[in-house]
Amino acid sequence: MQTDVANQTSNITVEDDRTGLSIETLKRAFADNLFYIQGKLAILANFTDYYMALSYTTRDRLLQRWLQTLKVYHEQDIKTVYYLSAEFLMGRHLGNSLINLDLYESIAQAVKESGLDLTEILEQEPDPGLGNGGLGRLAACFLDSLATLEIPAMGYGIRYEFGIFNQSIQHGWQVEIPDKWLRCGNPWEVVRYESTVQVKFGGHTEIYNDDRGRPHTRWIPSFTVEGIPHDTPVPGYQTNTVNTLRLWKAEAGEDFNFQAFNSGDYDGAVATKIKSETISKVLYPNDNTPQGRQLRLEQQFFFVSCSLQDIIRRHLKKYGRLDNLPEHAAVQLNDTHPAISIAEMMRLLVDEHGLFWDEAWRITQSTFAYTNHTLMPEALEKWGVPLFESLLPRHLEIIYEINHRFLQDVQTWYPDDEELLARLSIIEENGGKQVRMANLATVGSHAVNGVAALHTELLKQDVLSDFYKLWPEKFNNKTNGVTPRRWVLLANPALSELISEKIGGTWLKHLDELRKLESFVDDSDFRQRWRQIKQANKQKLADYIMAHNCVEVDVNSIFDIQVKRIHEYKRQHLDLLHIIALYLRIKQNPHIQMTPRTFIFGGKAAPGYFMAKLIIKAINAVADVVNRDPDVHGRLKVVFLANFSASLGQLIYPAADLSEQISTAGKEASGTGNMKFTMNGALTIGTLDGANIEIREEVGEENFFLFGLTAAEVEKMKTDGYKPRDYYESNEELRHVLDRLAMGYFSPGDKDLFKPLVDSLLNHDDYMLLADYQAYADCQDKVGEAYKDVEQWTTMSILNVARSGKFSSDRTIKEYCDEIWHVKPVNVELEPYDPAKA
Ligand code: Z2T
Repeated sequence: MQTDVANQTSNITVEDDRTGLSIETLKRAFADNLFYIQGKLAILANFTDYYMALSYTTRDRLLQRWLQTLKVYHEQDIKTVYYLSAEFLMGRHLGNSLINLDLYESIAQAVKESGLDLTEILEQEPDPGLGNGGLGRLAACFLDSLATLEIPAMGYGIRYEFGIFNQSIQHGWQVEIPDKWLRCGNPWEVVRYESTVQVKFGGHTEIYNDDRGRPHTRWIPSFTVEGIPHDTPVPGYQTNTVNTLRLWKAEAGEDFNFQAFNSGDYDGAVATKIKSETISKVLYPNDNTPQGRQLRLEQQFFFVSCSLQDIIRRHLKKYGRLDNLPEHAAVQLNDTHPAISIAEMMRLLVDEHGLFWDEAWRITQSTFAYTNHTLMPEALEKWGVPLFESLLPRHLEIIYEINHRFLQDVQTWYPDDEELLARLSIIEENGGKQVRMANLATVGSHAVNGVAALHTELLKQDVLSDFYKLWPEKFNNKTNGVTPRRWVLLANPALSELISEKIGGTWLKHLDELRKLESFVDDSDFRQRWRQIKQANKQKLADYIMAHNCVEVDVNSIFDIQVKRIHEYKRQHLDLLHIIALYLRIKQNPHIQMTPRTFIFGGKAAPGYFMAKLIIKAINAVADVVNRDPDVHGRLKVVFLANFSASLGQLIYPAADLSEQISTAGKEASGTGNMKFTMNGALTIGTLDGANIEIREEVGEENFFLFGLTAAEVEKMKTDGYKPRDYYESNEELRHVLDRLAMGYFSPGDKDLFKPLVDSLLNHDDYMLLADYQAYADCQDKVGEAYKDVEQWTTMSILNVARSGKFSSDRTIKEYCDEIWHVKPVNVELEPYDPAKA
């Protein structure tokens, strides 16, 4: 954008400060924003000021594309994807925006010429943590791929005032600290007050007759809340498309103003205001275990109602009718968190827009699709009928009607099968009545998908098998993916540069092209640089560990890393049992030869999940003993990195030699961290679970460290009667490890501290650690041997990256577009911005 129309009409001979891309203009814009936005003289500015000024400089350059995209979407006849998700773990915006705008190098230069360092400024940005883990980060990767593929798309969610808590470790225990991410303002959002939506709650329903004497149902709510849209731009990589993430903030509705000013009940008015704003206050910090709290259901309905009203309003404005909604809108439900959508859409169509039930149902079913993200039975959402009735009385009626019609159909297809009806019913009748959200989502959608091949098969054969028998054609697989822009280009610039030097830069949009790296696998210069880059990435992580944990680690040791939410099914404690075993081997034989290792953990535990918090304490307790023991002599180090997040991930994945993906087979729906490690040249030690299976298929079994029971073997062992104690008794090393833990060897002040952990393993071991222990330990021995062969390890690392192309979220999104959403790219042509004509 050298000279644009704006410059011509106003006779300015230099670039526009808000769109210009030359180093000189970027420097001037940066200084200008420091002065006029931050209100600071350069000599008095701090790093937050630099970050804010640079963000506004970058945001200005996004806006032209963003508004042009909105204009094209407004004018053209298109179909849009709406991704409804209670979580979006976007990661830091500034670095990503610079990458996607192809501005990174120029801004780095401009900042450097201003006497500053870009990477240091990027670190100032609070990491927006509006999600728990995989599910929320997947939503963010999907938005990146949708924009990059030029698909009209919008993310809808909640603008939590407090995201996932910050984790600090005190005396080895997790301590949760509120995440005040909005404290310094958020330069990435634009508030659209004019699009405020009213959301109703509570009250009762009544029947009334319309002017033609026909009966209808009316909902008389007891409470109204306003949803205020906060929009964040989502730029595609090297494209003009900038899509929108629209997050809703809850504020007091009309009744607040009424109460406050007309009745003089100021206390009541304030209470109303607080209750309203509570809805978008805080993210529930649970991953894979729901909390059946009323506020959580309020959050779900709040963002669903806002989003669907927004979609319908926009559609009606453009087309003036609703029968063609499915031709212009595809709504994806990210797990069951937004599944109340099915009932809310029916209510909006029937009660508010006067459609007949059958027509409304056709529209609903052909608009919605549902993604399931877990097989953990306790993670399937259910809401008690009494709660539903008091909060959403009309929706409960609608759900009963949907269920009645559905079960009538089932009865005609499968007469006299009461048990089948009970299993399929949206209402669970055993115990207190409950609404089964997965059943509601499945009945109300035209497509249901799992997130990896094994997961989808298990859905079909197990969790949703009755539905699969009714509608086999609804079920499909969409193996997850991750965006290589954030997870390789931004996180690992040195590796990216080496790759681009060899195969050109188009791999970032066509990740399969990484295959071309295979022809360099024997190039000794290339191999050496590959190793040097990994070494430098490890050094950066080592520096971070020194700064944060005061532990010195050896960059020549294996960086063996497990970062993910702490959960028993993910088996961080299996990793830990093996670490204890290695330590005991050293204690037994101080001269034992062992490939040096640094074990690195990171991850948050749900605050109410006792066993997960105890696992964190156990890792830190073992770390304390191992890291201080002079007998270990540099062979082992154990580090727990506090507050794992998207931004910490960007430091960690590129530094890994070994990726731990050791969940009990059949429990991890997909995993996505496994893909990030692979793309950054780590080898995987893993079970045949989730997407590990497909990673191994792609990279080749000789380049993957496989161990453990299969999902089928796990199931069989469970039905045959699994006795974990048999493994304890027959395996000497395992017995010593568990005894040390149970005896208090790692918790001298509190000998019984880890008893609950050991007892759970010996008496239940729901996740079969003991059954898999020896296979894991043997496999780790092979890893240790393999690492000694530097050349062989380098080959395996290169081949892992070269064959990771399948795991780009671009591939995943293309499959959703073709097979579920039926949407096509829309080209966005830039028009020069001319303030004189605006
Ligand atoms: C979550 O992160 C995942 C599943 C959930 O089920 C909930 C949350 Cl918060 C309700 C994860 C899966 O555990 C993981 O295997 C998968 O890769 C990820 O979702 C994205 O699909």
